[in-house]
Order: sequence, then C-alpha cells, then structure tokens
Amino acid sequence: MTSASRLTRFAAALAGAAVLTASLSASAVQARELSVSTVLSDAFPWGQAAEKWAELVEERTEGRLTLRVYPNSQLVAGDQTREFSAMRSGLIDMAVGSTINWSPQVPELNLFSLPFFMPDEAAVDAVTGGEAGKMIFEAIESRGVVPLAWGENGFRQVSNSRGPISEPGDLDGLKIRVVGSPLFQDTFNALGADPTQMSWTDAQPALTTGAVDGQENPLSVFDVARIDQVGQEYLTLWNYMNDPLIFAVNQRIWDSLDEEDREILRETAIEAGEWEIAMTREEESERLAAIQERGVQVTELTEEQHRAFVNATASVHDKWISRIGKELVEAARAAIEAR
Ligand code: X2X
Repeated sequence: MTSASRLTRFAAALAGAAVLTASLSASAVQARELSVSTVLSDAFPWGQAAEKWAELVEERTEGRLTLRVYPNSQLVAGDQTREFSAMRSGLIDMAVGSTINWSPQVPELNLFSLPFFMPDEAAVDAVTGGEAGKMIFEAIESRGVVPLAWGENGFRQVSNSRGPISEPGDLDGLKIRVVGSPLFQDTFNALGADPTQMSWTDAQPALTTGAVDGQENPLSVFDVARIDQVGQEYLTLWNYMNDPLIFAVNQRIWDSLDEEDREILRETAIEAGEWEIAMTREEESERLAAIQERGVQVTELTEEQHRAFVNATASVHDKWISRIGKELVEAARAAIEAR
C-alpha cells in the first residue's frame, strides 16, 4: 500500500468515526424526553393544550426535545394538589396545571378562586395579560417553577342531583364535592352547603354512588366527562370563578436548556395556550346545547339572583384578600375596571 492510499484510508476511517460520533450525539440529544403532567386527558381541551404544546415542541426542536404527556394526575397518584410540589422538586419536569390545584403552594393563585371576582372573559384576559399576571408569574417563579404561558379550564358552574339552584338557600345542606383548596370550603360554607374536598379521581365515583349531591366544574368538563350520566340533572350557570391553566417548567430543567430551546418552549406554550383558550371559549355554547339536549335542567340567574350569591360570599373576600396579597388583588381589580 502506498503511503498516499494509506493516508486516504486513514482519512476515511477518521471521517467514519466522526459520522458515528455525530450520529451518536444526535441520538443522545434526541433522547431528551421531558414529562408533562395534566389532570385531564386529551378528551378535554386541557389535555389537548398539553398535546398541542408537545406537537409544536417536537416540530420546532426537530426532535431534540420530546414532551411526553401524563394525564389523569398519574404522576402524583391522583392527588392533583401535589402536582406543583412534584414539579418543584423535579419529580415532574413540566405541567399544564390549574391555578386551583397549585394554590395550596402558591397562595397568590387563590385570586382566581375569589367568588364572583372575575365577571367575564375580557376580565380574565386583562388580569392574566397585565400587571397582575406578571405578579402571579413572579410568585410562581419565586417558588422554583418557571411559568411560561396561560391556558383556560373555563368558568366554573355548579350542578347537583337534587333540584334547581337559583338562590343561596337552594344549596342549603347539599353535599358538594370541591377541589383541594381551602378557599372553596369557605365559599360553600358561606352559601350554607356542606362542602367536601376530594380529588377529581375520587369525585366521579362519589357522584355515581350519591356520596355527594353536587360538584362544580366548567362546561367542557361537565360535557366530556358526561357528568349528567352520574345523576347531575341540575346545572346553574353562575360563572362564580374562572379557572386558568398555566404552562410551567421545573427550574433546574429550565436552567439545563440552551437559549434556543428555552425560547422554543416559551413561544410554543404561548401558542398552544392561545389556541386552547380560543377553542374552549368557542365551544361553550355548543356544549351547553348538548348538555341541555341530554335532559339537564339549566338555570340562568337574573341580576338580582346573582347579587344574592355575591352578597352571601362577601366574607370569603374579607378573609382571603390578605392571604392572596392586597397589592395583587388591587392590580387585578384595576385591570378588570379598565378592560
Ligand atoms: O378537579 C377538578 O374539578 C378539575 C379537573 O377541574 C381541576 O383539576 C381543577
């Protein structure tokens, strides 16, 4: 073999090794999979928001990052109020979660659960998109989680199996399943109901067996989960609170990503969130029609009836505003007034 051909073969071998190394490191990068926790599956807009995020990230990182969605609170064994802590500690990499479920760890998030505080969709947008929204994201970030974007579970409505609810007295003594934030206990106590706290996983069997008389959730949840089939024949549209969703990432995961991938994660979360919010809102009227068609009796409140609920729950504001933070509540109030 001439020294020239030996050199060529050596060069070829080197090139081969370089290709091998490059493809190995490419597949090593490709193997980066991040977990995303959600409470509801992709049968619901909430789960679809997470899937949309995953899809966009896969596309824009060209496979460098794969978001794997784990629905039904499975990463926290069904206990949705532990989702935020699990994300903070790194047990979960990311989540698209409800402000309600994270509020035990981030008291500022109780802002959204203040009864009858958020009058309409424009108010929600003014709060999340303005100064108050920034303050809330700072509150989340100060607790070791990086928030990226907003989504929406929707305005929550109350249903039950006993009879129509059009005034606080109609809730008297009704056993109502509520989510895991103590504020809900206070709201339903103020209304004379008998609230009982349980996870979504436990709520459905409790409704089926009649262990509880009622529950509260957005129309999309009522519709997709077929809550009417577990005896919830009476639904009152009272819009007593809006339940936004937040796309977020564990701080250490965030720190481990380069600038480009962070930007992709953020922009895709914003896009997926905007897409999901628009869809959730657009679908509300069809969902209501579908629910009514299945025989559910829907009650809409007159202004006067609405006021009676507002007055009955005023004490909840008195108690919770200081826990949420006066400055934040004021910023939100100003945004709502200026909308
Ligand atoms: O548990 C609920 O009611 C649900 C699914 O709406 C939330 O996770 C807040």
